[in-house]
Amino acid sequence: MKRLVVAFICVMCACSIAFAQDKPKKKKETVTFYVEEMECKNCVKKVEKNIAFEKGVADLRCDLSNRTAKVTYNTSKTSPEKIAAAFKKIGMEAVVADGNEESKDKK
Ligand SMILES: [Cu+2]
Repeated sequence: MKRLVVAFICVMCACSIAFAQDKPKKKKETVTFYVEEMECKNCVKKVEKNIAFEKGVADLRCDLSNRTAKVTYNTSKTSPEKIAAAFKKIGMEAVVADGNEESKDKK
């Protein structure tokens, strides 16, 4: 009888571990866009006012001299394609210049 209880507890533990791993992972990735239309401070402001508030965007850094926008986003909520579409909405063409920088740095 005691064995059965121990076995039962083991099964419960295994289940809870499996459930814990099943939770959606909040993974963040960074992608750098090259935005040709971003040529002055007003453009940067426009990007910052719009893209930073897009769903899933966690961080946004614009570089006017390189015309790039570095976007950190939540992979479960958005994608580089969706972010590029958001740029298009404000009249800017965003091309992925470099994706997933963070994981590259770690290697
Ligand atoms: Cu401008």
